[in-house]
Amino acid sequence: MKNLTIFLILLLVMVGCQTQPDDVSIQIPIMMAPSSTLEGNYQIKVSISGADMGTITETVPVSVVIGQAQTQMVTISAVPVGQNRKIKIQILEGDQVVGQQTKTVDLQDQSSNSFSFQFKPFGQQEEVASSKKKKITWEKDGKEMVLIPAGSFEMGDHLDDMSKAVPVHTVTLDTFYMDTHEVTVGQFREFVNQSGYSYGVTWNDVAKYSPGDDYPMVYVSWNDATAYAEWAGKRLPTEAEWEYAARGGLIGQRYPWGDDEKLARDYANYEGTGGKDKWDKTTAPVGSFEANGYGLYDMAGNVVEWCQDWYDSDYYTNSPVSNPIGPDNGSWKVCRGGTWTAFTDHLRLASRTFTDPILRYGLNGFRCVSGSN
Ligand SMILES: [Ca+2]
Ligand SMILES: [Ca+2]
Repeated sequence: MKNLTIFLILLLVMVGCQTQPDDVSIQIPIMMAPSSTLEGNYQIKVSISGADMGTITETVPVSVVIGQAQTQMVTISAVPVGQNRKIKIQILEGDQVVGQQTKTVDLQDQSSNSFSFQFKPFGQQEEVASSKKKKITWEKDGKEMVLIPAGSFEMGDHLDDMSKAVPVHTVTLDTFYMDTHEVTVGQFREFVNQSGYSYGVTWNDVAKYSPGDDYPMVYVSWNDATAYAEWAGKRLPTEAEWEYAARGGLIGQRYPWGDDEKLARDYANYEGTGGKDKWDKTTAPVGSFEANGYGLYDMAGNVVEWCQDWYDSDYYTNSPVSNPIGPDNGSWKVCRGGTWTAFTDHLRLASRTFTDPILRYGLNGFRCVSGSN
């Protein structure tokens, strides 16, 4: 099974020796840093086009080996010099395009001949991602789970004075499965009925904010959530797993859908209403909004989600790189993703909140994972 992966490609265009006065040869070193589990043979197809020229295409084969950064050189000859040259890079698996990015450059301006970008991960391409997602149904609680590929990411956020989310640091995670949806009222009730768990809140109280079985469970403490997870044979996500999964393969973005705050109503139930967000004083049925790149719903908003870790505002200064599990002890547990009453700053991927693990609020819910840790 091949999973989503991330290519980081640095692209540098250099104008080489001229073959004709108005033509140039272009060399493009493409650096790849595969960080996931997608190994195999691909082709990189580079196309250069412009309004005053046709399209020149060059395709080179490339073998991806996990953990090995490599540079693939592509040379394109006899490109007419001009402004607004569109360079398109595609990665092909057989005949299928599994990733692409375009960039416009000015070949008459030497200063524009060097640039770099991060290649968009495959997960951002919905039609590709959907064919590569590995989904399972967890037998005990019947929840759909999706495989989150192993990889590295930059955890935290230095943008906009996000004081609790710094320093930004590299984290590497093993693969794991995550519930695609928040645990619902119906699922939690089934857990209570089957296990005899002593849950100290009335279902009428739950229904005030989650008025139906397909709404997310609320009024669950960390202890309640952990009891459910243990019953189901799963566990709560670590804070690092939660943020990595919420990013959905996006690199350096603010929200699960990217950087544009104005799109929030398409992806999240939060304070107020508008667009797809029709829920004002309650949670929304799980999965009412668009999923992120990994196929996870409601990672922003609806209920804020309990994580496994104790909270420590300084933890990012000394977090292990590999599969961090949080401090050894603390007073609060981490909660992530913002609530149905939150403003958009709490919908941010890196936004960290924390709550006493024994308290139950109408804002807190959870989802589970299965994997190492
Ligand atoms: Ca709302
Ligand atoms: Ca949520």
